[in-house]
Amino acid sequence: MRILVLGGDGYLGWPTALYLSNRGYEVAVADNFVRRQYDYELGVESLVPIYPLQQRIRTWKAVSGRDIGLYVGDLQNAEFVYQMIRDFHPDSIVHFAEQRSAPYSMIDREHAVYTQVNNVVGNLNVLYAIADIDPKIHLIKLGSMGEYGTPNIDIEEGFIEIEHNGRKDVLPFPKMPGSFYHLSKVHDSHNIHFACRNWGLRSTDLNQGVVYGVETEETKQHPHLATRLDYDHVFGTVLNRFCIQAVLGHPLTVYGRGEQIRSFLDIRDTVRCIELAALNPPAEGEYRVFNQFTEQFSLRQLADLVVSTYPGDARIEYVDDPRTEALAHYYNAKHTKLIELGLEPHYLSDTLLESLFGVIEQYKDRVSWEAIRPSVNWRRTHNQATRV
Ligand code: NAD
Ligand code: USQ
Repeated sequence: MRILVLGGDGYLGWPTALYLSNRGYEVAVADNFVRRQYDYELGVESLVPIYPLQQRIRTWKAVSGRDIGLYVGDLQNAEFVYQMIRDFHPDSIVHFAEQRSAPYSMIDREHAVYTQVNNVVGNLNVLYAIADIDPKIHLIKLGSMGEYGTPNIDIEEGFIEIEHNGRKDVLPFPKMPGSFYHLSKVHDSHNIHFACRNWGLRSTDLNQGVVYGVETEETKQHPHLATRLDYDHVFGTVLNRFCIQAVLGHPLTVYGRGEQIRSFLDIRDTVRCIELAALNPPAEGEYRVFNQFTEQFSLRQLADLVVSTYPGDARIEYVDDPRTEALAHYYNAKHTKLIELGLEPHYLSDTLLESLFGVIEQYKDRVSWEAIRPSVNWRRTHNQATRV
């Protein structure tokens, strides 16, 4: 099977490309390196050093003997997208290539517009290219659990049966996301669903929870193969941040009372879920949704776990929540479809946290402390997020 990984220079795209290549698939990656550009803009860098994509690919060839193809370009450029898909002829396209930070999208008008244009236009170009070149290509698109928000009912996997005025239908599950970034994912989902109904495309929308961890079997094989690890308040995700804060001796920044509940998964499960989706494609014309996570935790539970597992002193600080989100709420999201396809989850364990502490310890001197505390406030339309 030939698999094209869009966003192959990113936190998840790179380990996914390595994993799929290691499993014997023909893999190519595409990226325009804009994620590295956001680092320059924000004055930060990945805690774990990352190497240029060309060097990562060369090292993988030396380590494994396998080739990974490379396309450098912007998905907003339709000509680039068409040429790449014609040239590589993928059976599946895994689409990670979007601006993925909620705080980044809430900095100001410019960042909100950039996020939605980049994500929605890039995804539309991919949909059109598939429809024009080969509608049988399976689009595996990274969505987000945050598309659903936190409704006071159980969250289904994409669709819900509704009875209204004596009639029944199965309809897309209602969406109420909490940032302009998460909204871009909702817009993508609607566009993909329509493209499947309209052109008979086949697609899997993976509503993924928050990912944690940094090492996979492949990235561990050589320092040049490492993937990025973000700690800053704009791109760092919560559990990775808590672990980094513990090692630095910085208080763990729990927003609000920490009673928000979110869904989580280990990076090693992300790469496997992508393979499971590719191995089990939907029928032509089918749009399906998998909720891609393995466990739910409140933020306070996670912070307590990090404090109790970290061998040194670590403490929690409850800070005013800079986001507009329910501070305490019901949360119960279904997630059976990937398990039914064979996912064997890596549940959060002390061992994982300890190995993450070890990696962080090695690189902790690279941290810029000023970039840790949140400074993007959802309620303001202008935020100063960049650092000198
Ligand atoms: P990332 O920012 O590390 O990687 C995304 C990559 O896409 C970057 O290398 C970036 O340069 C590239 N990119 C962005 N726009 C592009 C464009 N227009 N053209 C070409 N390349 C472009 O993000 P990540 O953490 O690896 O996340 C990957 C995907 O998974 C995203 O769509 C994100 O929304 C989704 N996701 C991530 C998480 C998480 O916890 N990291 C959780 C759920 C869903
Ligand atoms: N939070 C803290 N302290 C912190 C950082 C975050 O309490 O220091 C809280 C936030 O308020 C939020 C929760 O932790 O309630 C999650 O925040 P996050 O930054 O870890 O994750 P989020 O903004 O939701 O976005 C991340 C990825 C995004 C992906 C999403 C999956 O950046 O690409 O779509 O996780 S999900 O959350 O399921 O929508």
